[in-house]
Parts: sequence; C-alpha cells; structure tokens
Amino acid sequence: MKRRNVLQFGSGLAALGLVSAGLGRPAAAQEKQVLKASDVHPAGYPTVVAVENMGKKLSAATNGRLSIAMYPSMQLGDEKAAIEQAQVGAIAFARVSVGTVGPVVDELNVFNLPFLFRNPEHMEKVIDGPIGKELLAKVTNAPNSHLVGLCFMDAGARSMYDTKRAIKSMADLKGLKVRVMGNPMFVDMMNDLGGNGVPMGYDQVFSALQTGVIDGAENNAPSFVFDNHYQVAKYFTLTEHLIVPEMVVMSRPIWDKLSKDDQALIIKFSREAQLDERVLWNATDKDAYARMKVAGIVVTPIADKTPFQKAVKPVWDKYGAKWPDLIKRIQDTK
Ligand code: GTR
Repeated sequence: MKRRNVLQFGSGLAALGLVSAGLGRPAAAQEKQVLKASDVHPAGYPTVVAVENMGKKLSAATNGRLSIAMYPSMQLGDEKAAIEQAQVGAIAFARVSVGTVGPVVDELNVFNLPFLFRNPEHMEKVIDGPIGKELLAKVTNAPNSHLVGLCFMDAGARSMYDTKRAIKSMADLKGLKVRVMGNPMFVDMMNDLGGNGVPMGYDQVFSALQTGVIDGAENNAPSFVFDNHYQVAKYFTLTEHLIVPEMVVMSRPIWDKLSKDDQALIIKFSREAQLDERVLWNATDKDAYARMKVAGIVVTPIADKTPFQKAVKPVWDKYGAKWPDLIKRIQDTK
C-alpha cells in the first residue's frame, strides 16, 4: 500500500470505531477503560470510599478515559476470590487484608505476627516508611504473585468477639470455635490462645455466627459493626492481638497493558489513598464504638495482655524465625 492509502485505511478504521480495538493507531492511549475493584465491606466503609476517591482522581486526570467501578459488599466474593480474579485480570483492584496476601507472598506474613506492632500508630509509621515500600515491592516482584502492590491502609487492631461470654482471661476462650482469616498463622494463633481456630471466608462469617457453626470471630470494631456481626455476637473483648494493615493490590496482567504515564498516576493516587483512608478510618472507628454502646455490646478490656503475648510465642518461632532482621527493624521503628 502506498502511504496515502495507508492513511486512508487508517482514517477509515477510525470512522468505523475500530481504532480503539487496537487495529489503528495508539489504541491504548485513547480507549476508555473501566477498572473493576472489589471490597468485602459495604458502601461508605473507609477502604471502599478511599478506593472510590482514587477512581475519581484517575477519571479527572485522564478526562474520563480511566475510571474505577467499585463492587463493595462481597459482590465478587471473599478476599481469596478477589485476589484470584485480580491475578487473571478479571478485575483490576483487590482491596484485601494483608492476612489474605500472606499465603500468596510469604514475606508479607511478617505483618501478621500477633502483637508485633505496639499500637496502630507504630503500624502507620512502618507502612509509611521504607519497610512499607519494600513490602509493596515484594508483592510486585514475587514471580508468581501476578499482582502489583499499590498501597497499605489502616484497619486498627483486631479483637475477639463471640456469642457466648465475655473473655476475661484466656481460660474463657477454651472450647470456643473462633473464625480466623484463611491463613495457617491465624489458626495456630487461635489454637495457642486456647480457642479452636476455624479458617473461613469473610462472606461466611455472619451466617456461621447466626447458626452456631462458630461461636466467635476476631476483627476490628468497624468490621464488627458495619458488617453486622454485632447483631449476633454480643461480647467484644479488647485483646488487640493483631494490627494487620489492609492492602490495595492490582492485577498484573491489566497493569502491564497500561502506559507508563497511567501507571504513574495509579501509583500517585494509591499512595494518596493510603493517607486519605486513615482520616476516614479514625472517624469510622469512633463511630463503631459509639454504635456498640447503643447496641448494648459488652466490651471487656484486658488489663494485662502478657499471658496472651506469651501464649503466641510458638507462632513467632514457627513463622517469624525467617525474618529476624526485618522484625528487628519493625520493632526499632519509633
Ligand atoms: C477486615 C478487613 C477485611 C477482611 C476481614 C476478615 O478487618 O478489612 O479486609 O480481611 O477483616 O476478617 O476477613
């Protein structure tokens, strides 16, 4: 074909709307793309809103070419399912707990060690600093993750709740079937604490509490309240045994098809989302405790957590022994 014909052929394709299908010129640069995101929590929850805000910024920066469609409330399944869908490119973003990422990228399990962080502020320092960056890169660079680690988010501290009794000491946990996230570390942790750890997808927890398949679970106050578990479990015990951050991970197959500029925008807005979510989180956490009070939930503080901390030592020995330097750097973060 002569050059003129090539040009005509090209503009003909444009007229037929085929350019965006990749047959003509800079398809990727022009094509409208709606990026699907999944979250287990309902509309209005801090993580959901933070990812939606990311989408609004992305839309504004690309004149609507890129946008995010959020599917909240486990519409696309539990977190394991969300990760698997992201890995194959069926969705673009999975907002999940580091608890669920650990089985995919082992090094992330360092954040899943019980009583690792002194308090949520300590965790924030770590995720905002060099260790946070390094662990995001671990997710991105792990050969079989098929994911890109975009950012972390706050999720406060996780405590026990159950339908049977207030947990005043470890003895009260004896014999209780307590749901944990699907990660062997948490099953071991719960068994070491005296309960029976039952790994289960988040989408099953409410009905399992209702039907008595489990006696309790463990989570932060906002999940307990806004995912309605407090309607069935009346005892909330401030064990604060885990301070596990959330993550937003992106589908590697989708990421690889984006231009460098689009990738940079996504990185920028996700890093901003890490801090935006924190503000939303703090307000929602307060709100959750206020609602628990109104609902008459029995909140039991644990004055001395030392027996709980001692009991989980086997978890540290079994899983933490792999990362002595990393653990020391985390502990040394002030
Ligand atoms: C919540 C967390 C979710 C999910 C859930 C669970 O705190 O925000 O991502 O991990 O816990 O226990 O499965």
